[in-house]
Amino acid sequence: MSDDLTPRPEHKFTFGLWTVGNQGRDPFGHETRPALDPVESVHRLAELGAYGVNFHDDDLVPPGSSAAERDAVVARFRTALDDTGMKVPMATTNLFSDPVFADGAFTANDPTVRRYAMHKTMKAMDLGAELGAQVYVMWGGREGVEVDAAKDVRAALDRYAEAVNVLCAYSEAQGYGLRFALEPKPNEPRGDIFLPTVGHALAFIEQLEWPDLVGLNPEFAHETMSGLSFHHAVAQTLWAGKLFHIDLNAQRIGKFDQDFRFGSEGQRDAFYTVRLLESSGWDGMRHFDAHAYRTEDRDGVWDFALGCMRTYLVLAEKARRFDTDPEIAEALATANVSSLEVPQVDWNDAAAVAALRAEEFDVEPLRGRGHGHERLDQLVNELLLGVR
Ligand SMILES: [Mn+2]
Repeated sequence: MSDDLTPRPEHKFTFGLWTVGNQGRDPFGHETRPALDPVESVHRLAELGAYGVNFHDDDLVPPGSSAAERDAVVARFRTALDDTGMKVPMATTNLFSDPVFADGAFTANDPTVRRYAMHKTMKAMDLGAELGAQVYVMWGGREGVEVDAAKDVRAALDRYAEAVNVLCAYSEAQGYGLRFALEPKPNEPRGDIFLPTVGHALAFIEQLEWPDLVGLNPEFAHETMSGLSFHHAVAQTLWAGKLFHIDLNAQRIGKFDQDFRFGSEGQRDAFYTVRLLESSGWDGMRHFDAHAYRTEDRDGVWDFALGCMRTYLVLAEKARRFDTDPEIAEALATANVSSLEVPQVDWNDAAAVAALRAEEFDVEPLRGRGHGHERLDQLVNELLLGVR
């Protein structure tokens, strides 16, 4: 059955191979699902209406493969892409599973580990570019510490910047034209991870050699782990012109990294995020970095994938209704929302700045006014709860 909530390729929904391929392993328990063939993932996701898939180097080509084995895996995967029309918009590197990265990858104290991490990323960039990726995500899962005595944080940031600069230089030299998207996360697996939030990462980018090539891949769960608003994080990323990719999922504040199905928790933040993306003209991917609950079998995995996409479409429809509802429009006017868009003083005009200093204010009438936020918020509640 096809309706407005049926995902289609033009919606630009993508999944990592590692998301639907997640086998339900956690720090306390073994896998609950068998391994999934990436080719089957491509076919099943295409049937569900997705646009494409993304991968870490090791998701597609098993570590330790010979050159011939790699080429055979890639050829078979490319056939699946050609047969389904699925795309690979993004690629990334696994710099966290191998014990060699226990003390970090780009920020490991051992110079050989740092060189190996950059080299592994170059090879993974070759693979991503070969399959059409235009965005390269960098999640520095092991770039951090448990023991502050064991790491000089400023030196670590120097080496982190060095790695990003080297990889930008490689992409440009190869003519790949990749745009790099840093993915902040506060902790897990490290006790403290470098570039823990969107704000930290935005500031880091300004210190790089080619800041224009580098932006962000903000993730719902990661900002929420810090108790921060994801919608605000995405808004500031857009404002800075740095939204290069996005990881959608769900997370409760104060918990371990849950990576739940999009919209399963934090529905309000999810709603405002979708409304922001849809109204901003964001033409990139709606990528889900999440996985099915450990309780699920294969069928549950596909229910999970479809659920992520349908919830996005439900929230996009709610956003359209928000924008056309006359009572909500009236409440927005009461809250004076659009007035915030009006600049007041031209800071290049010294006379205007001086005039502001000379201005006299009677703010008494401005005190104690109602802003109508209770009514506005209840209207949003009723919209989201399905009674308007
Ligand atoms: Mn992610």
